Amino acid sequence: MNSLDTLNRLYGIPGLIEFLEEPNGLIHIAVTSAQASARISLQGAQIIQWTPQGEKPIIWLSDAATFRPGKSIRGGAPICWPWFGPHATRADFPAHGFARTLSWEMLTAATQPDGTVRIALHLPPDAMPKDQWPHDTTLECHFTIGTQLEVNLVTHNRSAHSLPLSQALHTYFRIGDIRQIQLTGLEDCPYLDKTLNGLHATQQGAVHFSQETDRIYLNSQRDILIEDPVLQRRIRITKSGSASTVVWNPWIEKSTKMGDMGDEGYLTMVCVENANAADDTIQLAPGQVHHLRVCYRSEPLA
Ligand code: TA6
Repeated sequence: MNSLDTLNRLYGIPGLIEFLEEPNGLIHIAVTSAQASARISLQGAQIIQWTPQGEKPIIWLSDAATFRPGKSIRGGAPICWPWFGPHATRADFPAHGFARTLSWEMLTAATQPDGTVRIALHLPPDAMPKDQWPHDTTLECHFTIGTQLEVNLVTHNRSAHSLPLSQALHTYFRIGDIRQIQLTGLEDCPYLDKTLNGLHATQQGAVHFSQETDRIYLNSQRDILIEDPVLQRRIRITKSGSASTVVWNPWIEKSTKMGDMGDEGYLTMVCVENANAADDTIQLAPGQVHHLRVCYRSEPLA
């Protein structure tokens, strides 16, 4: 089904939406419109580039990213599903779930009257590993690509029992210099500090970075702003259906060990992840549909 010719015939729109095959066989969707350019990998339904016309890229992709089947791509917006971080009871199951390393399939690709491009993909239920997730669920991801980017991750519990669901849109944002940005919108939120064995703390003022940072902010519902004096812009993150926000930068030592971050990659990225994680894990009732929605836009720094 995912052959390049078939995809281009069924979903391609000349000059606007094109399917491309990377040297290692991964297929990417390339979008080039009057509003923005973007790339989405069918592996993981992972958006790896989004650049509104006339602006610098908003999404960070590592210079050292490898594009290998079955391996998570370092950068973009990996989809962590149906669990975030390590599995609650099985250390041998993949971190951040299996959705980010499997091949997704197309549902639709179309232009809208307002000039945005809509792309929807789903993770076929029979591709989900039954030993890790023996539950009848469907998962779709809907992208609306334009001067702003909207992502809607839709989980439908089709089983007769309730399910625990934790998840994240693990988005890597491009920034000028991690040491100079600040995040606002998390003030007074309680958080778990993963660099201090999950120690509980409360955010005082804006978030600044001077070392490895790995935190799960709970009860985080407000807009988050990434204020970037180097790139002279503010990225505004608006969300719904997500009670937690994960903030991550691996800093120097951890990046060096990771191998696919690039030498100085950590300086120009920050992950701000709209999530349902830790204490904010969802119990999805039988038949329930959950929408995790985010909207990103860039604003000039006044
Ligand atoms: O979201 C933060 C985090 O869970 C960190 O703990 C860190 O390890 C990161 O994700 C990256 O995980 P990955 O499995 O993509 O290497």
